[in-house]
Amino acid sequence: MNRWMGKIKALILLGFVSLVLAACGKENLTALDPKGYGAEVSMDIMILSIIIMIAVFVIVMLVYTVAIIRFRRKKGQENYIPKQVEGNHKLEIVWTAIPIVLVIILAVPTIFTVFDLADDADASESISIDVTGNQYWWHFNYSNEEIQTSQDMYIPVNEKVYLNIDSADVIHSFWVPTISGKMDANPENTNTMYIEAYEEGVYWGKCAELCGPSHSLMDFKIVVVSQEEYDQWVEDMKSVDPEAEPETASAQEGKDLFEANSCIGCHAIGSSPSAVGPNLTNFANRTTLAGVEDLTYENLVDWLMNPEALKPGNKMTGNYPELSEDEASSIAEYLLGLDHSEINPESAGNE
Ligand code: HEC
Ligand SMILES: [Cu+2]
Repeated sequence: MNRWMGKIKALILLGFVSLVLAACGKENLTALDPKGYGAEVSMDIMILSIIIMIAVFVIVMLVYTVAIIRFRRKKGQENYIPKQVEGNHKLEIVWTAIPIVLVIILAVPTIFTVFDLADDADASESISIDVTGNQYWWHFNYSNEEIQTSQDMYIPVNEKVYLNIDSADVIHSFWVPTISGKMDANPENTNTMYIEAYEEGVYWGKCAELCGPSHSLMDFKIVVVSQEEYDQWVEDMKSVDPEAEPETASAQEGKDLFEANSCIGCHAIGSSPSAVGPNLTNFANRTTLAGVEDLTYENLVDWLMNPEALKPGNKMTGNYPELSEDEASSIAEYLLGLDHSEINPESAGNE
């Protein structure tokens, strides 16, 4: 009776732990369900190495089990000493050769994949985006289109997109696990890679190199849309007029405050490059606020009054005059009016 209770308890615990762990991987933030070229070929290599590991484990365990059963000490043999062997050429050759063969089986596809993923032969005819990592946000410059945007990168589905990745400060690492592998973002040089996504949707990206107190909050997204939607988005982004008059009086007040409170010194609206903070051209279409939080009016007001609470060590805190709640509210209203495209994460199937 007691023994059964123990087993049932263990089973319940196991079920609970698997449930909790199953919730760890966010949808579209996993390398195990690839939806892009780089992620897919990496997955193939992972599966190959797991198959090899399982085969080695099974064979070693079989030999081990046979050995302990067949050669165990039997009754009447208490004082028997088996034949003593020292060195066996055949065995040694076999157990040196097998690992070498296994390493070759792993190395050949890995090396081919590495070179394949670094191939930039058709880069000049493709979409090319300059990616810059910043403490703690990402900037995307569509150099062929004169579009600047931050946090959310829009790309067309089933299309190679070339990325030139660097950093404005310390070393970061660009990683969208469902679409491709990681690439370091260094301050000194530009690293290139290409990505290709197979399905429309919103994919989460992470900074994968410890870069400061808000490193784990340095999230971004890749918004994958159809080719027509992408063309539409490019058109919409190009035709944004940064000087356009906001719809309401309090949004107009927010625009004036935005210009008066040195926000504009760090945040560009339109295609001029902004040096210190994210480009806010299509801010209201963002999936999230500052990469991590739900983009709601309340959260935005809180952020404007105290960005430190959400992202410790960020480069905005303390660099602009303190805002009253009224001022922050008007600015929030202005910023939430910056939605210049029908093409947004929701239309791409964000959940
Ligand atoms: C010294 C430069 C600087 C100034 C001045 C500044 N910001 Fe920022 N701002 C930043 C940086 C840097 C970030 C990115 C913070 C992070 O995510 O780590 C940011 C983030 C933001 C975001 C979130 C953007 C996004 O893409 O989610 C908003 C909104 C914002 N700032 C609005 C303002 C407003 C409004 C003002 C003026 C009251 C202002 N900022 C003043 C540098 C600045
Ligand atoms: Cu980083």
